[in-house]
Amino acid sequence: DPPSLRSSRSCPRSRTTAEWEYFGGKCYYFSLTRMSWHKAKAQCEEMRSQLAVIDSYAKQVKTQLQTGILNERFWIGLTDQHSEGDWEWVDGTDYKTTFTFWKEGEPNNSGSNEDCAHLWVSGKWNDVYCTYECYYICEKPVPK
Ligand SMILES: [Ca+2]
Ligand SMILES: [Ca+2]
Repeated sequence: DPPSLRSSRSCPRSRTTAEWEYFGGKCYYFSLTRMSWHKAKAQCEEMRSQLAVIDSYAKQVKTQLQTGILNERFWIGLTDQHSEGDWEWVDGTDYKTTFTFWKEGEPNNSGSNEDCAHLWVSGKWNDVYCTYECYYICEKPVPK
């Protein structure tokens, strides 16, 4: 199938009517509202998904295309809230051996208070305080 057809067929609409977008075997949701990292994480879980785990350059390119088009910042599922400097993906993906795409000079834990990661408009990653309110990206496997 052409990618556009496959996309509309594989990923259901969410309750907020925003489209889930298909990419690489997963469905992605770009939120319509801004909220803190912890609320965003809970929202994704409520939709039976998780905050996006950007574990490959292909996923990075896909998501940063959207952040650029939407011209907004988006939470991803990455935090060092449990132990400063020990970044953890929400699904247990091993941070140390996985793709990263931090903005130059980040993560800098500015003000000793930046424990959650989001994508800048450019798509590069930045750590920011977790109560910052921005949009978020959820991901889930294509429903069977
Ligand atoms: Ca930190
Ligand atoms: Ca930072």
